Order: sequence, then C-alpha cells, then structure tokens
Amino acid sequence: MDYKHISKFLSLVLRHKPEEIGLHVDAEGWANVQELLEKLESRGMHIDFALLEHLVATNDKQRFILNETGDKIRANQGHSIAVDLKLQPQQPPEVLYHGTVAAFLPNILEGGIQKMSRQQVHLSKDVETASKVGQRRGKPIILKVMALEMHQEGYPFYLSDNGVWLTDFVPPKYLTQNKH
Ligand code: HQG
Repeated sequence: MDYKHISKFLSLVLRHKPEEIGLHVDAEGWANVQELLEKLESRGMHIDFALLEHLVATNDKQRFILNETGDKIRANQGHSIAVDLKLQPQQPPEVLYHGTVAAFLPNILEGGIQKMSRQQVHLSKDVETASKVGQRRGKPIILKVMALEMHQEGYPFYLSDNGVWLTDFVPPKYLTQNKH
C-alpha cells in the first residue's frame, strides 16, 4: 500500500469515521498510537511507529500531529466528527481566502460560507493555497474574506497547527470575489 493511500486512510479515521476500525478518538481529537497501529494492522496495514512518524513528518499539508511523547496522534484540522481542538482564538490577517467552485457561488454569496459537513469553515492565508483547495472540485473560484473586520466585529478565528485558518461561519457581507 502506498504512503498516500495510508495518509488518506488516516484522514478518514482521525477526522471522519474512527468507527471504521473501531478506533477511540477523544474529545480533543486524539487517538492512542498503539491502538491505531494495532487496528490498522488488523486491516492489513502493517505500519510501525517509525513509518507513522515518517508519514506525519512528510505529509504534504502536515495534516497530523503526534504529541510530545509520541503516544497520541490527531488530525490538525478538517474534522467532521465533533472534536474540540482547544485552539486559542487569534487575530487573523486583514484578508483570508476561500477556494471554491462556480456551482456553489450563488448559495455562498446568498447564505455565506458554511462549515457544511466539517466542524468549521476552512480559510487559506494566500490565493495560491485557496486555489488548490478550490481545484479539488473543478475550476477554482477565489473568495476574499475580510477577516480582520469580521474579527473586530466579534467573530472568533483560530489557526490550526498546520496553518489553516478556521472560523464558524462567514456572512456574505464580508465576501468579495477575488479577481486575479
Ligand atoms: C462549499 C482540504 C454551498 C465550500 C482543503 C466547499 C481544505 C458551500 C464545500 C479543507 C456553502 C465544503 C476544507 C454554501 C460553503 N452553499 N456550498 N453556503 N458554504 N460551501 O471540503 O473548504 O486535503 O468541507 O466552498 O485543502 O473545500 O482534506 O471544505 O467547496 O483545507 O487536508 O462547500 O479540506 O484539506 O467542502 O476544504 P469542504 P473546503 P485536506
């Protein structure tokens, strides 16, 4: 099994469906590494700790993090299961970006950016990253979010350990389509 496939499976069980392998994920999103490795093994995925550490360290978006002692692992963001990552609210930059596709635009401009199936709305710090996010679904459309203004008006923002900005909802009045 290639590494990308294993990483995708890790995203699945740590963000969305721990029950797929009967994994326990705690309230802050952490899973026990030993238990994870045993449950992956029972699914034919032979991964030892060294390989897991390598996958975490080399993941293109730094999607996962091990705790200091290396006995727990969690996804840095992207959850659909209810978790509280205990991130501290932070002041965002003046502008953040959201990559999406034209098909969603009318609804977004009408109803704002919703978290949909995830726990929070994901925003990018630059156009390039937002463009890659949008590209997952087709030709990307980039929306500019007046993040600092939102923050000053009482909306909390969080920065995940892998540099993704998170918030609960972006009302349409803070959005404009970014012209490249
Ligand atoms: C859209 C990936 C209709 C929204 C990425 C998006 C990111 C609406 C989709 C991370 C809407 C939800 C998250 C509304 C939002 N009406 N559509 N009112 N509000 N949408 O995957 O931001 O590789 O949950 O534009 O790189 O695309 O998995 O969110 O298209 O960082 O680590 O509904 O996932 O990271 O899709 O992506 P998603 P996202 P990973």
